Amino acid sequence: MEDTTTNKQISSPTTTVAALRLFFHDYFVDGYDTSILVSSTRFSKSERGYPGFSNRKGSGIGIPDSLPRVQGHGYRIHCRNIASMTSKPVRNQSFAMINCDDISYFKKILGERGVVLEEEKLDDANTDWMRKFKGSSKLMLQPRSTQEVSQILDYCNSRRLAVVPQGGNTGLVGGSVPVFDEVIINVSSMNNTISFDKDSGILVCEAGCILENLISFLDNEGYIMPLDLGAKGSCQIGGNVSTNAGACALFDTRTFLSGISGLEVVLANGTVLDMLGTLRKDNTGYDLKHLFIGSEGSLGIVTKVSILTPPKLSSVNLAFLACEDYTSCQKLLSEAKRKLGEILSAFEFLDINAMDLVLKHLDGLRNPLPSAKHNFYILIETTGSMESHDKEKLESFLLQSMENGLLNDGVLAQDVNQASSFWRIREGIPEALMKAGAVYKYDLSLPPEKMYNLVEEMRERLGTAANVVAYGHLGDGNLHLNISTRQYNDSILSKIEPFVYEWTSEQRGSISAEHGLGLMKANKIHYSKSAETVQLMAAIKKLLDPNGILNPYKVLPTSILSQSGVDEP
Ligand code: FAD
Ligand code: 2HG
Ligand code: ZN
Repeated sequence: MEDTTTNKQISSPTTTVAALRLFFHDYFVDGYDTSILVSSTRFSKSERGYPGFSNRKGSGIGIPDSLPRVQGHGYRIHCRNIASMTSKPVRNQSFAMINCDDISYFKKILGERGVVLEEEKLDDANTDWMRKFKGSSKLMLQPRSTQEVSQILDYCNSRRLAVVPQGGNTGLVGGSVPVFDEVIINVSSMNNTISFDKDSGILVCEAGCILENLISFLDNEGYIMPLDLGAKGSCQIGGNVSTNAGACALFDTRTFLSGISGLEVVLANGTVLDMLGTLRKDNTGYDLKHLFIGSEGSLGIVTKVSILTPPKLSSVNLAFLACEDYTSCQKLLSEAKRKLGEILSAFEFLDINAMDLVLKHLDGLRNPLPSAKHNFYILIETTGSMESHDKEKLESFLLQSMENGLLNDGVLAQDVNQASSFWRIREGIPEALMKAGAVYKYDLSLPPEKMYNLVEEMRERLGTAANVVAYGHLGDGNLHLNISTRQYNDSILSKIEPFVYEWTSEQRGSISAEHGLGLMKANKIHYSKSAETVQLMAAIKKLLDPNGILNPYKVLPTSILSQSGVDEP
């Protein structure tokens, strides 16, 4: 039902409601009066958006309040609840199942070492970092070269074996693990640094290089990786490219995306695309690498990456600050942009719920501002080349901000160790949330001035049923809204979704700022993208992967893909 609804909402928004009535009226709901209303998005207004209809935000596919309550039950069945029962995709039967001949072939090209059949290893690879998404693949392949990736894909495509590309498996949207029995292609063994040009700063490496290793390598060479994130010890550069990852210590123009100067990608049919340019400028034709950046393994497997890395700057300062309210955080951000200018390299925020959680669940951390409880904490980092000038600039900015009441308190890191303990508080939040129990994660781009309204509305909706935690890359307008509960529970989920998506869509925000859509949000893409855009994406998918073997059920709604002829036998 969710598939049908999504499909309709994308392909023909005006007939969605009629189609739902046609197919589901008086059927699933067993005679209940169900004039079904579908959520509006910013691209199409449904009847829920018009006066006269119940406009309860967050009820998604709903039933108008004006209709009589169901006799004898005192409540109305919500079609959304029916949808939640059916929301897991169905295995696409056009995909083949692995057999002994397949295993023999893979052993022939990869050797015994590259073919993983052991249950324990498969269990890890089938399970995502949050332990929320779990597949049941019986086979993981670990190629060691582009040539091997190409042979694997060529074979899988001709046999119609579905595959899931996997890097460090730290993704947060269920994109890196199989949904059913897809073959896992894990590129961890492709972890060589190929070249580094000390003059241009261009690094070429294989996709399986762990981000932290690349950061250390570049640090020794006097350069920096234009990406740093909490999962750096496990995530891989190929995964970072494929999710178009964002970072804490980045701001505006110095994005990871602008640092990627070339890629090598293997397409679904085994064709190797060499786009591994190491030039700073090249505009011969379409810049196709952008198709693969952020495509979450749905268009090809990234095998090599070239990155333009900037030289390391000598002066880095970090301040840990406290604000009374969200408006002060926001004003502090606009002041910081104006007064710190080009040296501002990070502006991160966490609210008190996030701080409390980290202090409770992570060992060895203490609040750098312990004298009082504050509602919001901010990390401001500056990066530049003039040590005394940069520090002076930051100090005078902080002093001024205290004088005009934007800041309640603050401390400047005195050395690298203290700086890393400040970062640990911010970067440790996902880990603390995992230790606290179940967590619903939303990674949203929103106008900074509106961002915290959503958090407050969510708290009101959920009451004491959950701990609503907010933090994120405020400087980039990226909110990480995390809703922590003891265990996953459908009734809590129904209060969160689709409300959170509708709210974001109304603000012209994005339902995925940096984590991707994966499995979690494949059917939600219409909240952030127009029907025409999604159709074009499906057409590109069809062109590059006509059998739909690459990371099926992820990124785009399955119904839209089948409509475009992807994976039809
Ligand atoms: P995986 O999780 O293995 O895969 C992610 C997606 O990319 C999947 O769809 C997979 O199919 C695809 N993929 C992986 N490798 C390839 C390849 N070689 N070719 C084609 N497709 C591929 N994300 C951020 O953006 N910013 C953060 O600050 C951030 N912090 C995090 C902190 C923690 C503690 C955790 C657990 C996660 C965090 N993430 C963050 C999410 C995650 O780390 C990123 O999405 C990261 O880029 C994923 O890399 P990976 O190698 O683990 O990829
Ligand atoms: C971060 O910024 C990551 O810490 C993870 O993107 C966010 O877990 C999350 O919601
Ligand atoms: Zn983030």
